[in-house]
Amino acid sequence: MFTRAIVRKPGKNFAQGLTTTNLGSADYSRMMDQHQAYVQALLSLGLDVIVLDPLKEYPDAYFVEDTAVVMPEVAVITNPGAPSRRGEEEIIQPVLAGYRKTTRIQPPGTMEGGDVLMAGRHFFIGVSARTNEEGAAQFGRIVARYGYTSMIVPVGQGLHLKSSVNGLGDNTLLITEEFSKMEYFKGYDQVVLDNDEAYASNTLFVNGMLIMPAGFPRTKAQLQALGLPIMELDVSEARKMDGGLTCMSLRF
Ligand code: CIR
Repeated sequence: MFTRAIVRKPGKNFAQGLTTTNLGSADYSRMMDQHQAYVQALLSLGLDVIVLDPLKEYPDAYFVEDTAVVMPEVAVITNPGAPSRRGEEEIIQPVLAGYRKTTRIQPPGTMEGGDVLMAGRHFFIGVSARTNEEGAAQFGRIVARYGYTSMIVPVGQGLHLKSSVNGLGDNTLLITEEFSKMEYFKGYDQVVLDNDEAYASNTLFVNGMLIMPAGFPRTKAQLQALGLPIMELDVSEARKMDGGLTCMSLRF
């Protein structure tokens, strides 16, 4: 069970963040309403939510997940691969230091939290445009000290590993068709997404609740079959910025 989450409010300039999507321009007031609903959802699950202020210099900084990976024993501060995001990690470090011992991914290693999927005592680490081999290897060595195993996964498609695969608790993954074919994920029960609904892979499992993006009826039906409670949130504006539910918080 998680007891806390850290989020950061989007700034007025959030639409100037990085994006590869072609979904139209993102709207500030809609973004703020959606972010507020996101915070409310986490509060309703019993989490203490630490809400940080926007960072003017960093329009993507509300995607806090990319700046750290927090586990019970330690918080690993990342080194974002996107040059425009480098520095966000320096600002999150003192916040996390209030709750955990911290350690860092050192250059030339780069890593973003969106590439790290924790499955029990195992980590999948995506090597992507943002996370390089060196960063992934450093992370693997750090977590090995605490008894975790890890495995590197090449992320061909999508921004981060968690753009394509996320955990649903126990031994179950919500996964795109392309990733479902990979050897790495064979030992898991898989809920394979409809290709038209691949974005819904970014579903967040928190304290027994599945928080899924609104507007993906086929995925919802698949998830309902698992018998877990489901909450749907509209994240249209974060999606326009290549982000979603997992990216907007650090849970621990
Ligand atoms: C970026 O390109 O860095 C942001 N616009 C989106 C980051 C999304 N983060 C995530 O999936 N963990």
